[in-house]
Amino acid sequence: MLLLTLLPVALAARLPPYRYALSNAAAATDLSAFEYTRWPVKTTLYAANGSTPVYYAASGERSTTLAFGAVVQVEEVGATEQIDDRVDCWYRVSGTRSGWVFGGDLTPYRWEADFDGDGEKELATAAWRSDFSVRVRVFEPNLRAGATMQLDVDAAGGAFLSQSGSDLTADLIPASKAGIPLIHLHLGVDACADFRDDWISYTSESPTKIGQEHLALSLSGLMDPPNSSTFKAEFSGKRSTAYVERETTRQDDAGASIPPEITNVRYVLRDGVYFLEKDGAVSR
Ligand SMILES: [Ca+2]
Repeated sequence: MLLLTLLPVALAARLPPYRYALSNAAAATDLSAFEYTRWPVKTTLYAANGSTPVYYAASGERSTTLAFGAVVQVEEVGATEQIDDRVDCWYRVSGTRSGWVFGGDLTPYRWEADFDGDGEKELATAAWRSDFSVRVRVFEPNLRAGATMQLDVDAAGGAFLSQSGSDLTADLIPASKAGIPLIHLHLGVDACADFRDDWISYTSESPTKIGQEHLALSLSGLMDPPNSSTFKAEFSGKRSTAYVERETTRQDDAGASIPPEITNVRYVLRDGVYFLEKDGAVSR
């Protein structure tokens, strides 16, 4: 679609889109109707969770497990299967452990950062779930038994296309830019549709306790010519603020284009969450 080139591309995506989707018209029993990314051979992927099972063969016997965020490389792409309602294909992978891993247990997105600022690094992953939400997990390697926290966010863009799920692109905004590390998710589809950007933070009360993930900021946009609502978010770590410029276009009742409206709002960061500032007061 022509619109594709007009969409604000916030992310320099090196990877193909990480997709999980199903048309609402399709039966959930029709595995061929599910859209999921088939990662090519040589792609680097990560274990999305701790104790990710590794098998001797696709659908075979379990041989070992991968640690949270373990790095693997795709060696061979196998058949499609549905496991716990999640549809994906099998991959033969190499890494610290080699064998077959179900695609639903792998992700192209893993980050390492001191998210809560306690001097110790955490690991984080983002992966599609069977219910078409994205689960963002944070893992504390130094806590006993390696504690994990999780937060789920919904897909975006499916309403226009009558589908569940979407594409996910994600990146880490470092503390040097935003003041605290933020996991940035962009959810949407390559079409005239709605989309959403979410920023997720992680805070903890003490280095010996698992912390909490927060939906620090969530902004929704729309591309449906002649109507559109897009945004640009800028973070200032020094000021603990986020500035959002939103541009809205629409037609008047007679069908004539109205000049775009631009609004600017400021958010203030408090305990890992951005609060809207208006007339000197802040609110969520
Ligand atoms: Ca930390």
